[in-house]
Amino acid sequence: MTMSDDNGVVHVAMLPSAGMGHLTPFLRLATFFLSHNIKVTLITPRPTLSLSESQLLSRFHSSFPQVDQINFKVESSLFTQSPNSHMPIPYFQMIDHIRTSAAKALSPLLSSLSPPLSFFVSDYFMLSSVLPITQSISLPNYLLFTASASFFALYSYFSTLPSSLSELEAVEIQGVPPIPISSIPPDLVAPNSIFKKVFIEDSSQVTKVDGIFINTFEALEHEVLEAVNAGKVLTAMPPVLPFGPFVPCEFEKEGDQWIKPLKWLDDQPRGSVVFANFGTHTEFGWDQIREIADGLVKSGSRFLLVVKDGKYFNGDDKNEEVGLEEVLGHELVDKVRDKGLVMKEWVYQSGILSHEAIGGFLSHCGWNSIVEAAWNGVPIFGWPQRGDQKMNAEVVKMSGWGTWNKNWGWIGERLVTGEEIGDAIKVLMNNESFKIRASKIKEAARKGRSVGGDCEMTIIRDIVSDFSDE
Ligand code: UPG
Repeated sequence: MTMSDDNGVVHVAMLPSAGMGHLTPFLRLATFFLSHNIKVTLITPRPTLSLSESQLLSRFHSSFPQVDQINFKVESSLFTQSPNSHMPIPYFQMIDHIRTSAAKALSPLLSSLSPPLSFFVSDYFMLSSVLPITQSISLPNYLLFTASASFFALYSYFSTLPSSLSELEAVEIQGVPPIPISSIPPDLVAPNSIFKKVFIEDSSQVTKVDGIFINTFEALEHEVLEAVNAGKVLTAMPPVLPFGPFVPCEFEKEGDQWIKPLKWLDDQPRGSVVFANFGTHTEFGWDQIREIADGLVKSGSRFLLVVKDGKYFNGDDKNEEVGLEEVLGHELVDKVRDKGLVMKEWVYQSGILSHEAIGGFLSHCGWNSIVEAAWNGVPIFGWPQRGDQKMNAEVVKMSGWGTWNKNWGWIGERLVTGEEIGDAIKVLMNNESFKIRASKIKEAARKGRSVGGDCEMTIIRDIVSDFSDE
């Protein structure tokens, strides 16, 4: 098959959906394509859900001016909300609007790009809107699955499950460890959520794509990767390409703000600091944030804590209007300052995780956070909040470089006390076997990404050679 143009150019168009958890892996994969001389066109919905996304996109395009940038407008009344509102835009309602707007925008666009496209990369939340368009012009369509292979197994199998999951104790998929219902995103167990509708519409199309990129690697999810690629999950499964770990890139650093925590870390002993960060849209109440601060103090470890409230979705990631003293009280603030640093803004997480002072990560278990911790060999205590995060925490536990507490529940289910958090951090920071396993995972991660490593071989074998040779 010859999919390159007369000059041998391989050209990919990529379409991320919304949220930093999706945009970041898309841009990292785009960077990887660029480094292999593949021409990239990036198609993005506007406005973005958060300020962080539009800033990240600007930095990406300044770093890679050769990337063609195409925006399409998301038609949605959700964006007319007051920018000062504390009401988050319902994420999946937004995704639903992006899907409809993308379908309209892409239809005339894709066949008109020059040089002609060789392949397309869809977000897994966009599949059913994009697939009919790529199929109509016989354009190979790959899926970028931004979560784990374990969650992918559930995603691809989902449309074969009974419509009500609440009667089951666990979902059993051949070749995959049983998934307890309590670890399945509540919106998938609930009868009529938008998430479930999107999930079913897309997952039922998965066998029609040409391949699936996943930000994972063999040492992290060997058993599940083997099961999906052996046709145990779905017999007609397209090739699943473990393309991770996606590596953090230079353009992700914003202004000078990423330097402050790194400077503070420079003064801390090696492996002494626990890093507590909960992704881009975990909005703890202030009562829970007080318990977290109290727990970090009780743990006796040094710590770097990042807190966010509900303004993420409204274009303002800097939550400076409520002072820390107001939230924590004078006494706790003094104790916190003694041992830790608290940031109330976006931090450069990958840079922090790579600092030698970091000894453990209290994480919400967003998949990008897990892979970044694996890349840096940092043990995790998981505190999953929503979505795929309990399944991700279990991946870490199964591969032996961290743990989580199933009794802490989903976000808002109950107040997790400072006592419990302090005890969890002691477990994390004092467990030698987590450290040993984490450094082995790091070693495997680096090997996969090296020149001639797994990812390089996959791209040459499955992508570039397929599209540029007869
Ligand atoms: N990040 C920063 N600084 C911050 C907060 C986050 O750099 O202050 C970065 C982080 O390094 C990572 C990304 O933002 O690259 C966040 O991604 P992730 O850890 O996956 O968290 P979420 O944003 O919560 O990700 C969403 C879902 C999660 C899912 C993921 C991938 O919440 O459950 O696994 O998307 O699909």
